[in-house]
Amino acid sequence: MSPTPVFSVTPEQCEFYRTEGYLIVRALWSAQEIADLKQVIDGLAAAGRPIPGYWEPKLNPDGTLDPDPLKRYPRMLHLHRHQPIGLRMMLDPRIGAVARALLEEEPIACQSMIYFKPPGSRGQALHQDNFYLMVRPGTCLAAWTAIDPAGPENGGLSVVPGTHDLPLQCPQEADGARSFVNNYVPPPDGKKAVPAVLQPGDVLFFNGSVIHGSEPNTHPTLWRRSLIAHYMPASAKEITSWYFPLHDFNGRVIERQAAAMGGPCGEDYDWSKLEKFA
Ligand SMILES: O=C(O)CCC(=O)C(=O)O
Repeated sequence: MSPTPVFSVTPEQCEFYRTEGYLIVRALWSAQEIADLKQVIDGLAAAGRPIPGYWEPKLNPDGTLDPDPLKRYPRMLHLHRHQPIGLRMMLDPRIGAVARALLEEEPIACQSMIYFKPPGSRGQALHQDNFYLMVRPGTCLAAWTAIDPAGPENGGLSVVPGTHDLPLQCPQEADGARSFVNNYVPPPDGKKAVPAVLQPGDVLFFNGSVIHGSEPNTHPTLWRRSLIAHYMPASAKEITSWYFPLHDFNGRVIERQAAAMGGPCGEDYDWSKLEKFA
C-alpha cells in the first residue's frame, strides 16, 4: 500500500481563510476514495435498513415513496461510529493537516455525517454551525466533502464570506417549503451568500460562525451527496454532549465539558429556548 501523501496548506490559503472564513481545498480526496465512500453509503441507502439512532429512513409499507425525498433518504448521522470508512475519513491525516493549519492548533474530531440530497430535496436554510455544537471558547470548523459535483443547480452549499467573526445570531423561522430545518440566519447588511462550486473530492472548510446553507435540489436527476465532518480546537473547553465521544487524530477519546445548549447539527430549533439564547 502506498503511504498517504503529505498534505500542506499554503500561507496564501491560510490568509484567505482568515479573511473570508472559508477555504476550498481542491481534490483532497482521490477519485478512488470518493468511489469507495459512495459504494458504502449507496449500499446502505439502497438497502434502506435503519441504523438505529443514526439513520432512520421512512419506507411506506405499501412500497410507495413519500413525496418528500428526505423521508426516504434522511441524513446519516455519526458515520464514523458505524462504518469504518467514516472513522478513517474523519481522522484522515490530510484533513488533520488542513484543520491544524486553519485552527492554528491541534484539531479534535466531533462528528461526521452524510447528506444524500436526492433530486427534489429541500435545502438547509442559512445558519451557523456553532449554534448546534456550542464549542467554547472559539468555534468549530466544518470540512464539507463533495461526493457528487455540487453547485447551484443541485442544491450545493453557499457561504456568506466574511461572517466568521460574527457572534452567534438569534435565529429566525425558515421557509419550510425550501428548508428541512426551521432555523434561519439572514446575512448581515451588505453581505450575501455565494455558491461553492465543487467537484467530487473537493473539500470546503469553513469556520463554525460562518453563515452558510443550501437551497433545494431542483435538478431532475442529479443527487448531491456530501460527507460533512466537524472539528474543534484542542483549547476549547466545552461542546454539546451529543458529540461525545470526541477523538483526536490518533483515534484516542478526548474529554471535554458538556455545553448547556446545542444539539445535533441541522435539527429543528425549539423556539421555547429563544429566551435562554438571548
Ligand atoms: O449540505 C447541506 O446542504 C447543508 C449542510 C450544512 O449546512 C451543515 O451541515 O451545517
